[in-house]
Amino acid sequence: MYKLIKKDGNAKRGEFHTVHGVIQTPVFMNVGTVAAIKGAVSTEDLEQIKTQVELSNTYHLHVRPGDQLIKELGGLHKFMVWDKPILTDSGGFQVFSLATLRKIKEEGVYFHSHVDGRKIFMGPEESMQIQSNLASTIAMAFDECPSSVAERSYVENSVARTTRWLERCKKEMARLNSLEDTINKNQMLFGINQGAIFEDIRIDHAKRIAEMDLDGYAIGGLAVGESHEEMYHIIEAVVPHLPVEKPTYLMGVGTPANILEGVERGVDFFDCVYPTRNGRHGHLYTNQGKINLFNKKYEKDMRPIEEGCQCPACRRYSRAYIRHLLKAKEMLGMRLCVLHNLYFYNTMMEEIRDAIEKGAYQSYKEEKLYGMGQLTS
Ligand code: PRF
Ligand code: ZN
Repeated sequence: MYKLIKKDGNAKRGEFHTVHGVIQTPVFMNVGTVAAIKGAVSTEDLEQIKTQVELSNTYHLHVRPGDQLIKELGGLHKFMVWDKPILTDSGGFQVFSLATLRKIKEEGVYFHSHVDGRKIFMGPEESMQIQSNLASTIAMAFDECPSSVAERSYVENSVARTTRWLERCKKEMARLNSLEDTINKNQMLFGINQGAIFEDIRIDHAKRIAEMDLDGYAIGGLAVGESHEEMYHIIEAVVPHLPVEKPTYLMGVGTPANILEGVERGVDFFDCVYPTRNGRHGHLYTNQGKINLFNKKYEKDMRPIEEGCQCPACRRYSRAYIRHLLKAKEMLGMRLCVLHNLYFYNTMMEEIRDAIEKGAYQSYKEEKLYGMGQLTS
């Protein structure tokens, strides 16, 4: 259940109530594709860095270790020892980005596993069954994410099929939630808006799925090669057609600036691999912009990554030491960088929520962007 607490312009400050606790929005979900946040981050760490929601992937966990195994062991929460909300992506997007020899049919997608090459079929029912076995808090609908340069006729057909898939997802989820041996009988389902950068297709689709009374609505198919301006334009066009009393989720986005722009346009949920992936490469977010710890200028720099940051890395260690760890390929180096970056994102979301509550979102956003060197005024 979503409760809208406050609106500041189009920016929403909400609370999403789930069986695994309340999610304060806007929120950044921390990506743990294979039920692990890359960079040797433990669930204990997540508690220290203000993580609210962990995100895992249907496709990856189906391939390895298998959703049946995870169900036998009591579900994903018990398996990874995380009792707060978990969102699972449906597998649709990952099948399109990772699997080989893909064939899309009305019934679903035939493909070969990226791990061992074995043949797999996944359709809306299979995706829901896997997500039900994983017993995540929120399941995502099985969708197709067309390329940002796909032709109009292709996108029209693809979006129509994604709508039919969504109807099948909803039906299957209701059936699974009513079964005796289902672990999470309150599993929620988010629909996904598609339509590449065709505004009219996007709007028609948004209206269509808004009628389906789902638990939340995602905007998919963005940040896949289009410009930032095109992405912001589509978000602006779509959000007014999604129910304001339900959460909105911008999938796979993005940089701190992208998030600030998304919030301004009414987005509640975000997720992205940037803080974890960049952290593993020594690229760190600070309020003065991104820094690369491999740079020689940090060799004797005994300051923390960011002055005043309360993350587990900055409270103890210096840039010089972490730089040394990274260069020596010591795991602790990556780990500290990932912890700092996730803490930076999660803290920014906290600041965003405070600013919306105070009705000061616009000035907060401008100051934050200016500090990070992304605004010239
Ligand atoms: N669909 C799904 N997952 C996604 C996307 C999508 O379009 C994106 C696009 N940025 C990221 N993750 N199911
Ligand atoms: Zn820090």
